[in-house]
Amino acid sequence: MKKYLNIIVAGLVIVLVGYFLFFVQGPGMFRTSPNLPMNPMNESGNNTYNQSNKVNESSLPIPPMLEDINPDPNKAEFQITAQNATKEFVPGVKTETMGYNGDYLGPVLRVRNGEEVSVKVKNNLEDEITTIHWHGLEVDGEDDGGPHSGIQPGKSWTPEFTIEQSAATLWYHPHPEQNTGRQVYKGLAGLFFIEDEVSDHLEVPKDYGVNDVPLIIQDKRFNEDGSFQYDLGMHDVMQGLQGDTLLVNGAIDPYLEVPKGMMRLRILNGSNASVYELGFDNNQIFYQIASDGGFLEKPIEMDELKLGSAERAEILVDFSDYNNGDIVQMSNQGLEFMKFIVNGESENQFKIPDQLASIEKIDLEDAVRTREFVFQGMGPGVNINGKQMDINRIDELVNLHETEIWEISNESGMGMMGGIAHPFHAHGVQFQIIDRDGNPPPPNETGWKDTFLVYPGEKVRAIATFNHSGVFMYHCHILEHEDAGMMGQFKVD
Ligand SMILES: [Cu+2]
Repeated sequence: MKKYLNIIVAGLVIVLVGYFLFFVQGPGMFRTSPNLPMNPMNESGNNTYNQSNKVNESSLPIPPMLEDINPDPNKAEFQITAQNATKEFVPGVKTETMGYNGDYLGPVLRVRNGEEVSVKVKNNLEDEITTIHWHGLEVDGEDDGGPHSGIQPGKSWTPEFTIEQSAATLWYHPHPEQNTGRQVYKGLAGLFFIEDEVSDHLEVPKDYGVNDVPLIIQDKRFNEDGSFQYDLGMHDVMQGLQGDTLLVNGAIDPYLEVPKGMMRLRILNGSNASVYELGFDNNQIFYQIASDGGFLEKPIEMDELKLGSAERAEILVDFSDYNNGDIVQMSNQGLEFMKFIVNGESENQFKIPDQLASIEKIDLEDAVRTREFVFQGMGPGVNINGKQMDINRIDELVNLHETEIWEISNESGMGMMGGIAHPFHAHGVQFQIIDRDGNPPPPNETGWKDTFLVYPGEKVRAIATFNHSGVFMYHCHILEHEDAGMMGQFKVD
């Protein structure tokens, strides 16, 4: 198998060198307006707000909080329907989309640690199977929503599980075999909040949609007729699909009015492939308070946040020192894609907390083994340990309740263009990163992680205890790589 892949890779190298020399635009080519005949965006560089700008811009959509239809306070019951829709990202131009309970993205599910949850997921998509995967949630394999849990068109799937983990910002998205990239790209994704006593008592903003605001950031390519472009060219197969237009909660270049005070932003990199380098145009500092699996121990001061596909970060940004009408822009790799317009006083005054949550470090001595995962190949040949996804093959057997070190190396595409960073993700479990090439991880990676970037040539070690049984996926979260087979299965029992 490995030899076979090497031959594929060798052939590809010849074709791709030429391709890369002549046609490839590197990453970082984002614009804030799509390549459409009309351009409704205001490109003026004004740094104060003026009412006339508002006409051409959209305020940031806030995903609705989904109603829990079970009156029992210890139980939550939700209903989600995946459906085809159309949406006007640009006024007057209709784009075919998919959404959960709406035309694009989905509502927020908010649950509490200890709560019994049931979600009825209905597939109303035309003629295609879907699944719904709870990314970052520690549940058994049968409730995890991987490719084994396909929902036929017109049918439903109702997983039931108990929340057994700390407060966190997780998310959900489809995970059907070889069709995840397209369905997510069309709009199927939503947030999943867990709250607990720690999040109840922390002195951080928690008024949803007011000072606790989610930002689902995605990049898209639009065709001239307004449709999403998802025809995978050679570059997309290699790097994953990277768009030139950034959306935040489904809106292009949106603005959000913020009071003079502290804002909590729950950021999801909801892209298919892109790595974002987020910051503010005026180098405003901010504090990361949570990573994928929950609160960090202490806030981490930063002026740039790097997030790979599927990673989350909660940040606190203090707008207290601005004047009404001031505009602060959020940027990716230095290019602005969203405005914060300061307006009004904050009802509550928050400080940056000294302490957030206590995180019990998993003892390396507890690990019963080290399991190695080597990311290899490129383009359609991407694989892990020389193998591509086979739903009928279990790649790794893990004993229930055992602790293991997982060592992920990125040898993929080495020697060619310096390789590419792959975001590693495993289902049903949260990791603690031990080291990156033997060095301690950066401070914002010292909490719980379910997804982490592995840079070209790098070796990342992470430790986890596997407390849920069943069959789970581990894979690259560049969705075009996952769909191409950069995925394997582990069984816990
Ligand atoms: Cu990858």
